[in-house]
Amino acid sequence: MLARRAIVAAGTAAVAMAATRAPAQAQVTQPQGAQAQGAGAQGAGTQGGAARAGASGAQPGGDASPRPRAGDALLVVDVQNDFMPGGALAVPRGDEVVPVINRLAPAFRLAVLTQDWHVPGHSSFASSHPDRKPFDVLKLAYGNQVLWPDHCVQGTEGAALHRDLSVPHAQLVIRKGYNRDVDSYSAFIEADRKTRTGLDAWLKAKGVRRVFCCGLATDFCVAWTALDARRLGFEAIVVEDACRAIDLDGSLARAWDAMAKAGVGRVRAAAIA
Ligand code: VGL
Ligand code: ZN
Repeated sequence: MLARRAIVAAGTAAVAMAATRAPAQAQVTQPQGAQAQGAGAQGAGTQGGAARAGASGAQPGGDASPRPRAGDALLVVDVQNDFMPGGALAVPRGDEVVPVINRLAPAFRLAVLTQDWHVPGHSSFASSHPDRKPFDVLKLAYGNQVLWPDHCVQGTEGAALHRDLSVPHAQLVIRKGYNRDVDSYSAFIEADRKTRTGLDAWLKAKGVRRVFCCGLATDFCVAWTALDARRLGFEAIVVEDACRAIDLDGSLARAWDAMAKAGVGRVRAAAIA
């Protein structure tokens, strides 16, 4: 588990490298249908602004091979106890991503883990708002925010990574959602759509051009991370069977739709490793 890991809580990074690995070859599925319904691609959750397709920048999937290569990184999003069955914000079958990610990760020379990392009393918690209950939507300064049960509170067991997650060569752990008044589904940009986590600069300093996204939840933190990756000029591919969704009022279908429109690719883990 996570030997030699570097923790980034506020935009500083530390680094360690690991060996490369030659993975198997396969095909990536390109997203279909780029027609927007209405004005612009809609963000996956109801957190803040709309996702905009990266019209410029790299094409999704690049050479259309999901075979990990130099310039690729694996982003393992929020594989934390509170998102597991029985957890505070359980994602159905969330635990099933763990063995898939463990098998996938060695194919990537660069791997980053993220943790949802809220202060007690965080504004995304229903308990922080009088007369509100979990899964209500509330308008906050930056836009609509789904209110969640208290989850992933800093330093708690619920915020810890799943004990069986094994990505020992991960060089960076990005924590997000630690500003009380701003949520962050995305590993790149907080819900105010301004505040950066530092991940973009870190990846670019490493020469990363393409990110593979996996983890929890498909329709919130994974989708927002993949959409922001596109917005920031990366190619982005979601490893669909290495993710599980919350699926709140159609959020999963909306997320895949927004990702397709933004040029996020979609692949199965077996095509990678
Ligand atoms: C997440 C809801 C609230 C996620 C985090 O990791 O997808 N979802 N906080
Ligand atoms: Zn959260």
